[in-house]
Amino acid sequence: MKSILNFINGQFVRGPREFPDINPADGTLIAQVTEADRDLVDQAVRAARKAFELEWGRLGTRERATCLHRIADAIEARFDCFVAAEVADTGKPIALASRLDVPRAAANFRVFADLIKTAPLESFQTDTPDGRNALNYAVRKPLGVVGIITPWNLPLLLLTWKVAPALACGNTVVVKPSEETPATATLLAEVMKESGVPDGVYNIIHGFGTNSAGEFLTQHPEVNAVTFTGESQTGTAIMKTVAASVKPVSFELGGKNAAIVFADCDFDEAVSGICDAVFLNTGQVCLCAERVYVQRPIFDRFVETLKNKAESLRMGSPMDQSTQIGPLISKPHREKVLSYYKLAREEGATVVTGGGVPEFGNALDGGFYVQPTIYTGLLESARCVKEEIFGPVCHIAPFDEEEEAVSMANDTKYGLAASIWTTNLKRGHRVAQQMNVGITWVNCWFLRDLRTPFGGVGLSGIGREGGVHSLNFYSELNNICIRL
Ligand code: NAD
Ligand code: 6OH
Repeated sequence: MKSILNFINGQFVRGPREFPDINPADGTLIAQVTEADRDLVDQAVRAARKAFELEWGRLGTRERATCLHRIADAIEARFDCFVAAEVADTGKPIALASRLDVPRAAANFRVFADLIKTAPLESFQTDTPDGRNALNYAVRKPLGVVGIITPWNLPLLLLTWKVAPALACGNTVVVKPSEETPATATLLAEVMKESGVPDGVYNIIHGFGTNSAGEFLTQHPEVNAVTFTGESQTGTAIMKTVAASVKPVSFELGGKNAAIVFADCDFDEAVSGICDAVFLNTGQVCLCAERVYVQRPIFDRFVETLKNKAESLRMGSPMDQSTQIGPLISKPHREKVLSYYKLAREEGATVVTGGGVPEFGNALDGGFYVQPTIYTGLLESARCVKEEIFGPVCHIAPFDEEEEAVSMANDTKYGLAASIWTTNLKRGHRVAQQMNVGITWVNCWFLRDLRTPFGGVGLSGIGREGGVHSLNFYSELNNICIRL
């Protein structure tokens, strides 16, 4: 049986206990993962501290940038291994992992390698009453050791989205990948070695959250900052833990994202876009639209067309190049999603399509599949309209006036992303600017430019990453004021 080990100070290290890594497409065992106890977490943080003080933190930006490009090259060289590992761990379709997850991992390193070389520093010429004046300028300094905790839905993409800027800024890292998807973070350790990254710069501890590696990492006094992507409730727990030592946090959390489709949209483009926004990665993207508001004149036609599209999505083995919908990540997550499917009926939903579990008549019946599902007819106050489900499911509601759509879209405690579908550009700008979210797309969804601010408001997170916003989180600015 394959083992997945911790990676500390450049060595693969076994912990005292193991837990299984399960393939969600058929429920089979992929590997045994070794769990880091408090002592191993401490060793990882100490290794990171030493590497920060003696090597990585002292390198010039050019050398670090060159090293990050080598990491990207090495990811590309092992492209198929990364795709295979990500597909086995997550059950996501191989075509999706090849198009999205693995290319983005390489791109994350390249973008921050280039940015760190070109990012400007602030400076101000300051007037003084005596006319001698002063010059202020700020320099970036790394934070030290950064703790990185990531979820299972886009494991390598979201991990490297944080590792790359953290390393670019001169920090060293201890990462805690999701217990559901430990493989690609571990492959990345091999890439780090091949790319000449000094021992101790990138460390991995495997395990769970509470009373396990995740919590031990956030409790550690020598960790200087924590960056986390995952559920809002976990964000609350981490915030409580890090409060004791006042660590800076960056949180990318959950969402209950709205899409607003106006009658003047490009109909085919809108249906296709919403189909992606609801069902991509089996609905397990924090940016997915679970609430769709459609203007009344096109409501019936839109629901019917989206239904047909949803029913034509090819569900099957993630290893089949033509598969579009894979399983959910795990049995407990499927139980959660199915509990919402049941609740939707109890809350009075009309089931447009789906709502159950597919049958394959083969090994995939041991996997954690659910049907792509569309509901209509729920009250806006229904739990299924208010709570994040994180599956291939949406509720579609009609609206008449623009203000009504804006008000329904904004009626949520979350605030991650929104999409607006209209050919009226003025309306697109006007509505987009009223969205209480961190990211609004007009006539597109999940179209990413890695230099742009990314994050959420309310329960969807704290802070922004992306471009210079990442550099600002992963470094401290030291302002220097010089009397002239
Ligand atoms: P999760 O919060 O359960 O777990 C995420 C990570 O946190 C895992 O590595 C887990 O082991 C760790 N963890 C759990 N409890 C912890 C604790 N007390 N202390 C330290 N670490 C702890 O999230 P998930 O189920 O893996 O991912 C799905 C959720 O993530 C959804 O809510 C989704 O919306 C959200 N998400 C948000 C974004 C974003 O960018 N906003 C991106 C992806 C996923
Ligand atoms: C959440 O599931 C997706 C997050 C995406 C990003 O953080 C990104 O940088 O594209």
